[in-house]
Amino acid sequence: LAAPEVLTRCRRLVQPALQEAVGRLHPWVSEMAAYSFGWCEVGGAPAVASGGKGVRQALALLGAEAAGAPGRAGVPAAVAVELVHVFSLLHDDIMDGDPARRGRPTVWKAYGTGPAVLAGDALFALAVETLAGAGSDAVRLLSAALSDLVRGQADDLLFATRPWTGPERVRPEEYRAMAEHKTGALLGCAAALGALLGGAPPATVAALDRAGRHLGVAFQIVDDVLGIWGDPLVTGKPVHGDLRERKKTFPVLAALDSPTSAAARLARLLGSDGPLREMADLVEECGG
Ligand code: GRG
Repeated sequence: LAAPEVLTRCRRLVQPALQEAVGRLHPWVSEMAAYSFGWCEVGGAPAVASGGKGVRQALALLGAEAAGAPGRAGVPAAVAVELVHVFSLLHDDIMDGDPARRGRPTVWKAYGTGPAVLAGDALFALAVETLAGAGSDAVRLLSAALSDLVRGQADDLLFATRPWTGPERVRPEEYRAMAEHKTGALLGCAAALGALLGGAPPATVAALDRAGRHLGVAFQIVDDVLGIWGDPLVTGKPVHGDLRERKKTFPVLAALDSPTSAAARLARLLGSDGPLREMADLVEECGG
């Protein structure tokens, strides 16, 4: 199966359980949660067909299949990780003050900050509730990933206060650790939880967790690259938002860490307008 087909197949299995869970929330909170998944229209912001790529839910089902079980054995894991994912995006958008996600206003923009915090809390609680029936090992795996998410987010927020250059600068290996926690932990947890529910032995569960973490670091770097060079119609984010907000994304950090400042030289050679030029300007402005 090509990757998008895998994602579609997994979404079909998970979506009914996810909608059933969200439907059990307080009606107002449930509406905000449905909006955060892109399922409903609010204030003229259209429903989003896919409601996100669904990478984490797919990893959970594939983890179950890797354990020799049918994908449906991983559904509770898929629901839990997708709920945590959307919760973390929702709170991240509040922390960063980001106005748009998945091509529409963020939840705090559409409903206000207080209600959006509450909607995030509800998704978080629902995730824990969903996994509670799967046993203490499952809850332990999820809790470890949650702590890592907080660790990664804390480092990411602190990176903003660090200088671009000099001995206090953010080094690529620090970025790597941040990305493993912020993004890799949940991808690893998704695959590991799916395998656990599929009856895999502990060594397989641990191996899938590690593999998902590596995948997550690569995923975060691609996310950063798309934040600079991606098509805003596809990424759903404003044009060059990350550059304008001076975010310490991997391409800029890597360019600044290079003594020859390769990106700046390349952009000068190309003499181009657009994101490469903007990135070069940022690198030069930072003294790279
Ligand atoms: C877990 C208690 C607890 C707190 C969370 C807010 C926070 C702390 C962490 C934020 C983590 C974060 C926003 C990571 C970014 C991960 C990332 C690359 C998101 C984009 O994922 P996609 O591309 O998004 O899969 P779609 O829209 O396709 O679902």
